[in-house]
Amino acid sequence: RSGPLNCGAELLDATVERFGADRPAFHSPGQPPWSYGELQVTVDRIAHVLTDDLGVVPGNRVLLRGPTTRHLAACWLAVMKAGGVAVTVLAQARPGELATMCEIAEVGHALCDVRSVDDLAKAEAPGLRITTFGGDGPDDLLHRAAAKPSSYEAVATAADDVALIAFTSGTTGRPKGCMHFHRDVLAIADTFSRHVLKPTPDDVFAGSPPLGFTFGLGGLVVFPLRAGASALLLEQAGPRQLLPAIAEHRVSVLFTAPTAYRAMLAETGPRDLSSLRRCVSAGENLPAATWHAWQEATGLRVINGIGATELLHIFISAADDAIRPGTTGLPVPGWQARIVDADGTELPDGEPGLLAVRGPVGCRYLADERQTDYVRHGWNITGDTYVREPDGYFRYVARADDMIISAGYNIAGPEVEDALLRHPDVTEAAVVGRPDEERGQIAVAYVVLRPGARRDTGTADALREFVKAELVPYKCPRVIEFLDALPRTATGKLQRFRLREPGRT
Ligand code: 3SK
Repeated sequence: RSGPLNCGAELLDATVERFGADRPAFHSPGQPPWSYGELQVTVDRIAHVLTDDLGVVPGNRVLLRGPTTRHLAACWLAVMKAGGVAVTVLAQARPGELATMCEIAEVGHALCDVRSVDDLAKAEAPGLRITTFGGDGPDDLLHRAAAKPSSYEAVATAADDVALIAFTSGTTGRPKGCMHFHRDVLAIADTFSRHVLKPTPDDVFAGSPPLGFTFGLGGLVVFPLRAGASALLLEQAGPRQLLPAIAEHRVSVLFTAPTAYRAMLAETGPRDLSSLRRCVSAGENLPAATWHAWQEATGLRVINGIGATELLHIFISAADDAIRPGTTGLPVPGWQARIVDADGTELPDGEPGLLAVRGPVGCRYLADERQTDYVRHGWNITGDTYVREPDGYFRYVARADDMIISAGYNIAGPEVEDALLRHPDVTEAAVVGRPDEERGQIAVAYVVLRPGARRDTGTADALREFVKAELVPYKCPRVIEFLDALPRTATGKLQRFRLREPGRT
């Protein structure tokens, strides 16, 4: 049976009790840090607005949207304490995507940074009540919160109550909402963070993944708070911003993707990384060459990891002397992993197959029949092809499906094709991944134009702008090539493998 547990109260109130209210919780550039005490008061006041003014009751789904700021983090904690279900989305999601997510998750309320509200307001989401923060005026969430009592008793949720719905792209392009319980949120801190990062209250966490991606939510909120540590929250967290921020705020635990490690290495000029003691890489495969280059330049051994929105965070990794460059690592304590064939039969060491994992967090898609593809015989099939080496280490081979992974972001080809096909000049489109040194892969679109349309860079640019207006910009194809016809089988099925053949460029 599931006992009472509220992850917001555990992460915040229990940490304040254990470590005191005066320690720093969140740093933001150009502002004094928020202490745990200040964070707690802000969270509790927002929780009062949620329940007293907005009528949020336990189980209500509340969408959270905005750049990575302490106010967004405070909203997430307030939703947890109020017993709501946080629906986390990327700040760049477009109106159509937001409408789909609101429909799937049956979202009733949204707390939105005022700078990100336009697209949300345009989303066709019937009945959605949007409350903005960070603006002026009496209706602003923070203005309302200022008038509320400074303490709020967390709702006594059950460990198995849903706390979070995190969205991931599916291969068909329709996003999948992954439900996670209150206990799951704590489990990622008590497995990966506790056993691999081994954080102390003096650690300062920072990184590039946003709070709308569970990679960022874990690394920038859940892990630091569980340990009584602090986090630097950056709205702009590209390599150019990360390097000076690490030096200025004495960051000790860094979360980012392989692309960012390579980009930071390419930056010229002085850098001070002397505060770093942990560098985590996830989101895409970390090539051994990048691992070695970072170690040579900084003396630091990157902690590689594989995670998934379905499983909330990282489940295979290794730290310190256990790191083997070129491999992802070993199952994190609490997790089990094996390699299976399409029938679920375990394969011998050295043979590539599907990665299957199980542990304290499981995949639970919200009303989506693709659940039966992901969870088979009690194991989560991540969609990656891996090999287990004879010494038990897991080595990444490739993605098992057609998903394009570019700079750590998942791009479903069919979703981009769908957007291209909405352009009046396009009659056919196929989007596939092409290997790329910087990003792992880039999305390449093969397009058949309507007769009379010009096959030139002007049209390619116009199509890219069109896709950017329809989808989050990272899904926009980097390259557009024009063909007379797409390769198809006799039965009319698209032959994607032919578009991926080397030398197609
Ligand atoms: O999707 C991923 O690659 C990922 C990596 C680390 C932690 C969490 C996630 C979702």
